[in-house]
Amino acid sequence: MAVNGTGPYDPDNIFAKILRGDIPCKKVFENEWVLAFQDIAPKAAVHVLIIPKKPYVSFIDFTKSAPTDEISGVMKSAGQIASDLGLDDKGYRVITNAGENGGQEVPHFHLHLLGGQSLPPFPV
Ligand code: D5M
Repeated sequence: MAVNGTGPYDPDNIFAKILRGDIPCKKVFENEWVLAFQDIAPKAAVHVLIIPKKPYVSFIDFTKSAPTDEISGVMKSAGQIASDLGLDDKGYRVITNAGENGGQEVPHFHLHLLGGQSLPPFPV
């Protein structure tokens, strides 16, 4: 079920639990800014979730609240992950869902990195 993307941060959301190590994940990449792991219900051959280590509910919360070095760090990390996964040659898609209308299910801001195959026309 989609969540309210504008409410207060819920420290018990599933990605917060993954960040705390309370729930396992299939880690793809980690640095000071992000944790990236495989989506549990992949929508493409490659489907990686990239989440900031700090608590932001949505894209707007992230871009309003995070300092610019963190925004830069998260976005550069996402680019590095896409490159490291060899997605540059054939293409890929980066999206974020926000709030009820955007279909966001987990209220911790995240990027979906999709690729590894020919993707259907947006939206997937
Ligand atoms: O996307 C939330 C995404 O999070 C959705 O594609 C499933 C994925 N998900 C949910 N629980 C897990 C766990 N435990 N591991 C990995 N992936 C998970 P949204 O943009 O919020 O709709």
